[in-house]
Amino acid sequence: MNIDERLRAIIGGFDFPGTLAACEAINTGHINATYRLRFALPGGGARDYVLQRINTYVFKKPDEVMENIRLVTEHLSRALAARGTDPENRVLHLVPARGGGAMIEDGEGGFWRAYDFITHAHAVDRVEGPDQFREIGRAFGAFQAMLADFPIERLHDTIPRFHDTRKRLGDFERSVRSDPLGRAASVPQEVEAVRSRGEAMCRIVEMIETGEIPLRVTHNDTKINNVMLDVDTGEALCVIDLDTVMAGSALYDFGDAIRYGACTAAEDETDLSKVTLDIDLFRGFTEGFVSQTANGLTRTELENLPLGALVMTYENGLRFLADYLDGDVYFHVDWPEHNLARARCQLKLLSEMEKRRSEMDAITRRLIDKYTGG
Ligand code: GN1
Ligand code: MG
Repeated sequence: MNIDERLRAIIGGFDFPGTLAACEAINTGHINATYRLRFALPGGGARDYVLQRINTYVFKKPDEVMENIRLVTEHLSRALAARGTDPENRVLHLVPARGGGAMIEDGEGGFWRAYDFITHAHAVDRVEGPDQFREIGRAFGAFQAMLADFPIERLHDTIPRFHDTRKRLGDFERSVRSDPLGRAASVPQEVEAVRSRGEAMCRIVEMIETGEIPLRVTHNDTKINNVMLDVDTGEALCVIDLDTVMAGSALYDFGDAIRYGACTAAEDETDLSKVTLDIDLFRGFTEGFVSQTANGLTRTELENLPLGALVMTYENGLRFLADYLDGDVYFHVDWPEHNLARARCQLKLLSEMEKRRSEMDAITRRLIDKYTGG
C-alpha cells in the first residue's frame, strides 16, 4: 500500500487497533478530505474507520465543531438506548487521539478526526425510489425528534448564520460587486433570478425572528448521502456528517433533503430539461419525516415544510453562483464552470417547485393530518 508519509503519521496518532491494511480516498463531499481505512486485527478479521481532514477554510473553529459532535452523538446514544435500540452502528463514534481529545493537528493548519465506519452499510448519491426516500425521511425526522430535548444553548455556531438567507443575500451582492474574475457580466439572468426572489426567500429567517417558529437542533446538510443504509434491508442505520449540527430551523433540514433527493437530476446536471421535482419522491420523504416529527414540531413548522424546500434550493443556487463569481474558493470544483452549472440547476429546480407549490402544500397537509390524527 502506497500512502503518503504525512498521512501515515496522522493515522499513527489515533488509537486504531491492529495494522493498517488499506486506505482509500472517498470523494463525495464538497468540503472535507475523507479516507476509508481498514485495519487487520491481531486475532484475525478487520475493522474499518473513516478519517477526515476538516476544511478549516469552511470551519474556522474545528474544536467547536468537534465539541458539537461529541455532545450531539452522546445525546443521540442516550436517546436510542432510551428507545430500546443499541446505539452501536447507529450513531457516529469518534476514535480517540493517542494524545487525548478527538483531533490531531498536522502542523500545516490541518485538523483530523476519525470515526468507526458504519458497518454493513452504504450511502447512495441518487434516490432509488419513494420507499427508500421515505426511509431517509424517517431517519432525518427521528434525528430531529431525538434531539428535541437537547439543551440547544450548548451548541456552538460553527458557521455563523449558515442558513441566514438575508446574510447570504448580502454576501451574494458583495460577490457581484467585487467580481474578481469579471464573470458577473456573463450571468445577468442568474443574478436577476436570485435578486427577484430575495424578499420571498427570507421568510424563514423572518419567522425565526418574530418567534413564529422556534430554533431547533438541526443537521443543516441533509443530503441523502448523509444517511447510511443497511446493504441488505435498506434500513436507515445512521445519520452522518455532523459538522454543521447547530441551532437552526427544522424547515432547513426538511428542505435541503428535498432539494437534493427529490430532484430528477444530479446537482450539477447541465441539461436543464432534465431538472425538475419528482413529486412521488417528495411525498415519500415527507411521509417519513412527518411520521417522526408530527407530534414534536409545531403546526406552523409542519405546514411550512415545503417552503423549506424552496428556500434551501434558492440558498444553494445563490451560494453556488456567488462562489462562481468569487473564483470557486469555497466549493470543490471539477471543471471551470462547475459552480455555474450547479447554480443553474438549483435555479431551474426552484422554478419547478414554484409551479408545483400548491401540490406540495396539499400533500404535506394530508400527511400532517394522517400523523397528527387531525
Ligand atoms: C456542502 O460537503 P457537503 O457536500 O457535505 C455544503 C452544504 C451544501 C452542499 C451542496 C459546510 O456539503 O451546505 O448544501 O455542499 N457544506 C458546507 O452540495 O458548506
Ligand atoms: Mg457536509
